[in-house]
Amino acid sequence: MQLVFVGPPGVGKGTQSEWLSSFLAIPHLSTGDMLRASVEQKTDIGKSAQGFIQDGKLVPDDIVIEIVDSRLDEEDCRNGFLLDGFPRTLEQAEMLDQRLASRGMPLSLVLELTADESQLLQRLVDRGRDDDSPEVVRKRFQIYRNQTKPLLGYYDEKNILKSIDGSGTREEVREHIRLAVRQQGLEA
Ligand code: B4P
Repeated sequence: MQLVFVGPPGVGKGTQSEWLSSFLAIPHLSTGDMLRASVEQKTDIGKSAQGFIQDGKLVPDDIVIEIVDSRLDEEDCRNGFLLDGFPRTLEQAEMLDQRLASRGMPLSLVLELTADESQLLQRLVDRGRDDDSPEVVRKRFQIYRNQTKPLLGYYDEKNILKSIDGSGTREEVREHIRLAVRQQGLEA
């Protein structure tokens, strides 16, 4: 099974993906984590991505697409995967569809997590990562609204979108997700 988590910064994509990937026994592929690891290891990709992440901008599609595509080729993705934070643009979504079609592994479900920006701003400021200052977070929200939200219509038309309230506690959100996944007939 192939799943995607979409949602604004700080809504809990990473938090819930950790649990859901182990519940479904599929690998968790977070482009944010992969990019931050590349920055830490000072690879060429990391050097290109660093400034974009610090400024709260999206890393260019060609860089992110390259990272995801090579990760999808790894052995542990053969029976499916959970993508967290990818795709974030229509171009990334279209590329993903093409690459998955060529592998005969179309997306099973796209989970949208939702919550108010004011609540998310507080979560991120409390977390305090380099790209979590209020100014940068506001820019990330704006980019989400302009560049990532159009994906919701794209996936809704394909009838694979489910929206989930991400504003409760971690445990409450987990239960909403568990129900959505069950309703879709997806279990490990
Ligand atoms: P990501 O790493 O994807 O980060 P995110 O959107 O901020 O966070 P997420 O929704 O996963 O929140 P989390 O669970 O951590 O992206 C970072 C940057 O990488 C982007 O800005 C961009 O530059 C780049 N990037 C990544 N993917 C890209 C792509 N495809 N294309 C281009 N660029 C890309 O939760 C946040 C905090 O809230 C945590 O402290 C958590 O503990 C807390 N929390 C979670 N759930 C909670 C709950 N229910 N209640 C209270 N607190 C909660």
